[in-house]
Amino acid sequence: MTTRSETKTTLAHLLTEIERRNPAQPEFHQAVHEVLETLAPVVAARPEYAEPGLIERLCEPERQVIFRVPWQDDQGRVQVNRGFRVEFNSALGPYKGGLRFHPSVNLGVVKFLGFEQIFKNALTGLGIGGGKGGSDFDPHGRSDAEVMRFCQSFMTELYRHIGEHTDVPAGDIGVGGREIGYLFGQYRRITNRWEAGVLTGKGPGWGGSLIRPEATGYGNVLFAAAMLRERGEDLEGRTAVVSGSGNVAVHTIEKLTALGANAVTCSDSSGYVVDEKGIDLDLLRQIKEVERGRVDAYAERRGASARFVPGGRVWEVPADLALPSATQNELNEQDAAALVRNGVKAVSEGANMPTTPAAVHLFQQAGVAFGPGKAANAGGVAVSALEMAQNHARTSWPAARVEEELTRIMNDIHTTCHETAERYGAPGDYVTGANIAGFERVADAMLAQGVI
Ligand code: NDP
Ligand code: 2IT
Repeated sequence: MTTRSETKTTLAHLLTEIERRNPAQPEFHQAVHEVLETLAPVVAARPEYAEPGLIERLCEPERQVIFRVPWQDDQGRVQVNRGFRVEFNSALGPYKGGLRFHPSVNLGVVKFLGFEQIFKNALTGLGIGGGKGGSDFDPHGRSDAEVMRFCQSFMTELYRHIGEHTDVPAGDIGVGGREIGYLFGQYRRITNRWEAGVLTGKGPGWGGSLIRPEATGYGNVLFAAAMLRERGEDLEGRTAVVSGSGNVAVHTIEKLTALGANAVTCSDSSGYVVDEKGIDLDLLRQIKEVERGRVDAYAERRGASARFVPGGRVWEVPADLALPSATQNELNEQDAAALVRNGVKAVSEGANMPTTPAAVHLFQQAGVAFGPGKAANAGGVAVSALEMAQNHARTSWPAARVEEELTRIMNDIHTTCHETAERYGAPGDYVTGANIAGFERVADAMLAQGVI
């Protein structure tokens, strides 16, 4: 019988080896570290998980594709970007996960996102494996025509690696409905197939699911509400700080407002806006989605209740709830200390890995309910899987049906994480609960399917 401490030592050695074999990928190391450090109780309790090679296989992508993406800008100059698709794990279904277009994208970032996606997708209870992709292309300031040419070039290589039964990309940072449209068009043209299920996040008139754009933000608020309910509290009248001003942030603010909370901030990479009356979503969407502008314009047009803080972070604004919805490592230990000092009750991650390990630790020590992204932001990919189901059946469901399913899935994920944490001796620790529950489902499928 292996003890928990022996297992911990084995997992620590494994991590060292993974770091050695994957140099200069700090985000990937961080994501793997965060999972492995919580697995000791389940690996010690269930000897089959200690089988040599199982965890090594889980941490090694099944396939990694890197390709050149040449395209012409509006001045006729040739630009060269790099494209990535990391097909991490297909034990539970076709690889599934978004594409990110942002200058910070590199192989390590895509691998961290793909690794997280394996566990997140497992937690949804649906049949989807884990993958992620993207490019270091920066869509900011690019015309529609430039974005279209870039997407067409990107898909001209990517198409050979994906398919409705193989690998199904969707959006992430810098990739929304516009980009999915251009990508889908090029896939259809090259393959001469109407294969709706090859991408998710499509427009509602051509194979998209209602509520997919809303699903990540709505789902995160539902997860936060479930954590509060567990403590005999609710969202009504609570003040919330939200970072970001993209897809996830906007729909987080929308759902918070609908459930009676007051979302007072949003941000982008230039700084943040605080609006004591609560964020006016019509104005924010006009600026960000229609004009593709920056958040300082919100403060200029909103009037006396709002101000723009250049370069600042929303976490300095006092609030009951914090919902990071921009990017990785955007909430550090100092930010967490400020939130705790100001009496925060719950933190729920809309973004992937937005909270640094030291900040997570600080929240947990302070008794703050902390919902990790793998669980809390799984609503987006869950509704993507529902979009695939609708595509397969050549049908589309009414919004109410999709939202009902989303609510059930988020509540189930909450219950699973909560119960799993309790079962493995970490009551209230949603990080441990999410990691172990996701791991069990994928590991069982991998063991059943043999060494591949
Ligand atoms: P969007 O591109 O729609 O919005 C991203 C927002 O985050 C923008 O406001 C952007 O500001 C800000 N941001 C991005 N990078 C940085 C940075 N390095 N520093 C500061 N601000 C930054 O993306 P989404 O809303 O789709 O994604 C947000 C997060 O949610 C990501 O972590 C993503 O992985 C995660 N997520 C998304 C899902 C989805 O369905 N879309 C599903 C699950 C998780 P700026 O314009 O200035 O860059
Ligand atoms: O991080 C994520 O879960 C996403 N960007 C959504 C993935 C998807 O396939 O819908």
